[in-house]
Amino acid sequence: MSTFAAVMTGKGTGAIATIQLFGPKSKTILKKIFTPAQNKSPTFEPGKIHLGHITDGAETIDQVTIGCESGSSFAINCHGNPLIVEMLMQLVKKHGAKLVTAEQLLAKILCEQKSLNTIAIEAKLAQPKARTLEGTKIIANQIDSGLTKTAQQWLDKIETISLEDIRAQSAEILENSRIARLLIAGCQIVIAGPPNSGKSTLLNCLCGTQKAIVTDIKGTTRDWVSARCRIGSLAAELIDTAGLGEILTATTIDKAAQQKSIEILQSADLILLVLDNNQPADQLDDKLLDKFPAEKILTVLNKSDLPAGLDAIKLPPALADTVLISAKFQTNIDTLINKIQLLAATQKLNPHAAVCFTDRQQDLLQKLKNAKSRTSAASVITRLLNGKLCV
Ligand SMILES: Nc1nc2c(ncn2[C@@H]2O[C@H](COP(=O)(O)OP(=O)(O)OP(=O)(O)O)[C@@H](O)[C@H]2O)c(=O)[nH]1
Ligand SMILES: [Mg+2]
Repeated sequence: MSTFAAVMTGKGTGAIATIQLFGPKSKTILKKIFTPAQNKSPTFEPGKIHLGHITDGAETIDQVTIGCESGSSFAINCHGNPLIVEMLMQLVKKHGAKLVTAEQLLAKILCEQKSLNTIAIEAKLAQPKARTLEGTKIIANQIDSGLTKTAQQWLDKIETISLEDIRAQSAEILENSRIARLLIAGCQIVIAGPPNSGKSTLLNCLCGTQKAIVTDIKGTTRDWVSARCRIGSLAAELIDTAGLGEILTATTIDKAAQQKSIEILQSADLILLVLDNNQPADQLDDKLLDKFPAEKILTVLNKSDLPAGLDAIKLPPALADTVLISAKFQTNIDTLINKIQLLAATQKLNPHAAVCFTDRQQDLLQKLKNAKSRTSAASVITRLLNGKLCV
């Protein structure tokens, strides 16, 4: 087995950084590059911490502490300047360590722990990346209960449980996973609609900064603008797009901007379709509306402070779910936020429910949902619990 090295702390400058050495040659490498402070040979016994210097020949690179975790795993705690970290990484590489990412190294260390099944390893790798605290809890719950428990129960009862039950439960897990993903990975909310309806004003209002330019000139936004913010329990990426509909100038820039808006709509988890409540209901061409994924639309009727020019009853059925606000005067924004959360359905999700949170699990659950026999289902469940990790 090779010896690996990875920077375990985040990118950028910090007070300290940690480089992990893992593998059979770790101690040999350390003996070549580490000079202890008290000038006596360090034991590198598990549980010990040694203070000293890392040197490359006659050159001292940094003062460090070495934490000895096991006979083959050591944490070098150095100063957090990225230039020092890079020099140390190049030095251990020169002495035979393979450089890997923190996630790859963590995966190797976790795979050595025979008590952990694949779902537990995936959970430990996924937890640091979750975008919300709720997301980290959902992932943690999959280790001892959730997905692990459900899969284990299926296997225990595989001779008696009906294939229909496994399929139905798999479908339910996939549906819950779709909701859980919004809490774990975050939610993309696209703000779209005709020019001048107040899309950029709404983005600024929801994210609390003047991120997008607002003017009374139609076609102000061309390149989409994005901002990360919290919407209730959701970690959202809000995307403000160029207005759709009339081509405002004869240039190709307008067309390109509108084309980009339509493309962005396709990947949205939710679309806030902003209409000007002061204007008639036919602000958006039916042909354009066909390009919107209907089930993801929440219609935001903006400019409630002005006289109503729009009769909501005349809106097409796909736009029937409406909320009346004023983005400029921040009126009824709480109702909008509640509606967004209701549509995302995250409040309905039991945090202890079985969900999948990696592509590998998702793929296997899809197979289980369509399993043709109990034998093939059993093989998929076994892979779910103990299959090869994909990092
Ligand atoms: N009265 C009123 N005016 C608003 C409201 N929201 C936005 N506006 C005004 O409407 C105009 C257009 O606002 P924007 O946010 O730039 O509209 P937009 O949809 O991003 O426009 P484009 O980028 O051109 O498509 C500006 O003058 C805003 O101040 C509102 O709630 N009430
Ligand atoms: Mg705009």
